[in-house]
Amino acid sequence: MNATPAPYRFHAFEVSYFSAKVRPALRYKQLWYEEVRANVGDILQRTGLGFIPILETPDGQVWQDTSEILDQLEVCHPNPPLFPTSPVQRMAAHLIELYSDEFGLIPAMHYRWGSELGEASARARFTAMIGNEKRGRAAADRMARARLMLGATDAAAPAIEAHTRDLLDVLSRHFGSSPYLLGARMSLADCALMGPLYGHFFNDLVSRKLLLESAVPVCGWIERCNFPTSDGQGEWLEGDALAPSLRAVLSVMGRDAAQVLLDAVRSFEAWADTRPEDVEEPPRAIGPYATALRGTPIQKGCLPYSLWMLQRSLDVYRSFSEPERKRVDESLVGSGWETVLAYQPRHRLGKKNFQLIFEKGDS
Ligand SMILES: N[C@@H](CCC(=O)N[C@@H](CS)C(=O)NCC(=O)O)C(=O)O
Repeated sequence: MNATPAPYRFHAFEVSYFSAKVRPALRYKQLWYEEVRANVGDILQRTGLGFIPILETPDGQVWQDTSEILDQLEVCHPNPPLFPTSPVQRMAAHLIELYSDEFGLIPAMHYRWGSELGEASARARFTAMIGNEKRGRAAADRMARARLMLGATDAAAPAIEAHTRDLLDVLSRHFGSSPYLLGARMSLADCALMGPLYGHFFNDLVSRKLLLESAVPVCGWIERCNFPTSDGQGEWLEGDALAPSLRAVLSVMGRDAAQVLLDAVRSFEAWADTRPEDVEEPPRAIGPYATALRGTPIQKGCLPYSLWMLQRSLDVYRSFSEPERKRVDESLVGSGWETVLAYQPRHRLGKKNFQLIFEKGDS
């Protein structure tokens, strides 16, 4: 147990995508924490951003944004480690986080809200969870609309389902012989992928059926991530290796997500090029952009946050020495991630009081 004088307080929801990313980390690090049901109004007051989850530390600080929550947990409680330090595994973990945070929401929203059965059961769960019919309905209405904003339209359904099928197949193969994504120890990569796969897929009726009927090894991995005991942990693969079955996972992710992500960033950068001079904070969304998934055109709301997430991976990539980068490049040949790592953003976003801001000198 990583001892603290008081518990962490995790403001979250069981069915929340991003809560599912942080919860396994709290358990893996053997932290003393209590989970309370999030109150968005309260979070808005504390941080100015109505996003779930937040983590309140034993000394009363509030952390928001799951990427930063995981970073801070690693700094405060480095053992057991969540972030590999060897370049190939570290890069793979960050790319899986990028995929999960930026693309995984599309299949997640499709399976939760994109069918009659999915929507009806999600609505019932929201009402039960919120404990009030009217507020439950309002929250469900907002999320059902968000499905379309996130690009999970009916027209895109066949492409989304084909992507999901391929992903579950390569994951099933991988977890058939490896307990976690990077070997026998949990990492940032597992936490991030729990967002879509536990937060939505395992919680929702339609996708849960799909998992239990056709991806049992993935269900086994979900159980391991939810109950990561210390004696259940081995080590990441020796020699900074990636299992061949993980390369297949990275390829399904990269080939489908790279275009959607880079189109978002290009669209945001085009907006940022001509923004009025006095704009310090980008708006939360800047309207739709056009992209495609397996040849099916989709329109998706463009979120400046996508650039911040891309920067996070690129900063890791650029922190490596030349020979390390070469090894990373070799490990990702043909995976679809090459274009992402080659991208050179023209703008740079930072954060101030939880809000995204253009970094000084960005014009
Ligand atoms: N980048 C944020 C995203 C958090 C987020 O989008 N949370 C969802 C719930 S899983 C939310 O609060 N959505 C409310 C909304 O979009 O208004 C993080 O990593 O924490």
